[in-house]
Amino acid sequence: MKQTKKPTTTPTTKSAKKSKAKSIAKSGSDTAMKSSAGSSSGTILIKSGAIHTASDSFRADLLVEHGKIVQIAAKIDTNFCHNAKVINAAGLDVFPGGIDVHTHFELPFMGAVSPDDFSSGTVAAACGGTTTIVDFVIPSRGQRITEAAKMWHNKADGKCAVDYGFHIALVEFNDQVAKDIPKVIADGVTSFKCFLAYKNALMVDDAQLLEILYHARENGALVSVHAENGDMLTFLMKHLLESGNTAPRFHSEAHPAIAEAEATHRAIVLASMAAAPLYIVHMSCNEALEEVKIARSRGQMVLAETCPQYLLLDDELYNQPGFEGAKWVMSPPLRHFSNQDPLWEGLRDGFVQTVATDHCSFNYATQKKMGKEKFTLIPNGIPGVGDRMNLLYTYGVCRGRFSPNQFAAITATNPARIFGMYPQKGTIAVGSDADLVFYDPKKKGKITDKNTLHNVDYSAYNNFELDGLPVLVLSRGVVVSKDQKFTGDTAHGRFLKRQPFTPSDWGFPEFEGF
Ligand code: DUC
Ligand code: ZN
Ligand code: ZN
Repeated sequence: MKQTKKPTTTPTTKSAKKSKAKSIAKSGSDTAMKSSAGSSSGTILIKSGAIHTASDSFRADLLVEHGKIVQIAAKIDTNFCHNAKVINAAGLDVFPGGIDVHTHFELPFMGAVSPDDFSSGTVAAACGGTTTIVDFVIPSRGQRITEAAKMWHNKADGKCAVDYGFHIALVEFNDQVAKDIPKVIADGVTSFKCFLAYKNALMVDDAQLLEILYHARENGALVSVHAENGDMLTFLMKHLLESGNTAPRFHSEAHPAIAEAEATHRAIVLASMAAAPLYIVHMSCNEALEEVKIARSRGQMVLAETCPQYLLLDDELYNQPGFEGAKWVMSPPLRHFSNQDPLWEGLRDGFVQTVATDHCSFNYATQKKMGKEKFTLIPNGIPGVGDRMNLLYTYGVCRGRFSPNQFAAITATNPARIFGMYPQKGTIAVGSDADLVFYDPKKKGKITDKNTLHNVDYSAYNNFELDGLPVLVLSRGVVVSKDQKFTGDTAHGRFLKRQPFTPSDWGFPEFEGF
């Protein structure tokens, strides 16, 4: 990949003006930092940062009061805010706090429970510049979705370091689900996920998906799909195992791009018939992207997410010696590297709006190894919630693949808009939550198996170099991380009760109906 010069939006370092206000800046003392960690934010004055929103880049001061941004100006005089703590952001890039709309914390899945729970997962998020996560409630078949939502609240409430919301997976459709959809929406869960894969477990058929799209649309909710054709995968898994092909690399053969393209196409057609918006999660390949491009080009409300793993890792990793490839067994799997450029370009050109992680971590030594004899028994998923912002800053912004404004859009503004959190979240504006991440473009780092932010025994991005690091992260004005060390409180995060949508929220015209 070409090494491109970093865009010139980075401000020149200026030393902060002396003031009586207390400094919690780059040069601030640890004591001063501690005074704001994990507690109410009071008043904070952020001086001279290079602010990047989805639309603009400019040098400004920000004033934060009680967790909200209350003023943005070229210069805010410290004399007018005597008790403010001051953050000297000269030389730093300031972005809206990251929003990862695809996590699985403490998920019971394929015979294991993912070890990053809401505490460790949101601490990793905070340290990596993400200040909001949206996790998937996954009910069992026959369980009411209202009950499953309660279970997820029990796992998350009072245990999150940053703010959080939920989507609910609809693993079946019946009269009870139809009755419960408006209830969970009223409780602030305004998005659903349907699996077109995981046959006999989570998968819904076309008739169910159509009903779900219709009922969600009628109630102002968004449906997302895991787009892989479950029948094709089941057929391939059976035949591969019967032929003695049991190693991790056969997971990739059992999940070909054509199965993703087919399911993407089908979901798009069903959504079109239901006149419903559609969000495709974890899109991994060019074949699926082409389906999205065609749909969007004819004006259909189709939104797409990809993940850092599909932008930066490829299927060669399945050929690692021994069982090592199991570390990257996830669905969809890693693809041939030729898919990466189209996905980056899709992001740059607006066909793909978000990058989330699908964080679903499993320990290699104990949990991934459950599939030693059969790749179909390897718990699917990789860690990444703490890495997403850093990887996209380095390999997106610093490598010139997109601008700092596109970084803000992809990592925060678009997910906030799509999932009904904007403008409380996802931007730097007066009235918005003071969720901010400060990148020092001069700092360098490396992700390793040892320094991983996650509660598992390896990193999916071992040895990835980082240019620029998040030196400070604020959630509602509270310093939750400094130099990638957690300084917050795991009871700080609040549940985000989201509002139902209207099509104009996504910038699309009114539905035409059937
Ligand atoms: N894919 C994964 O790899 N893990 C969790 C669920 C999913 O869809
Ligand atoms: Zn999925
Ligand atoms: Zn997922």
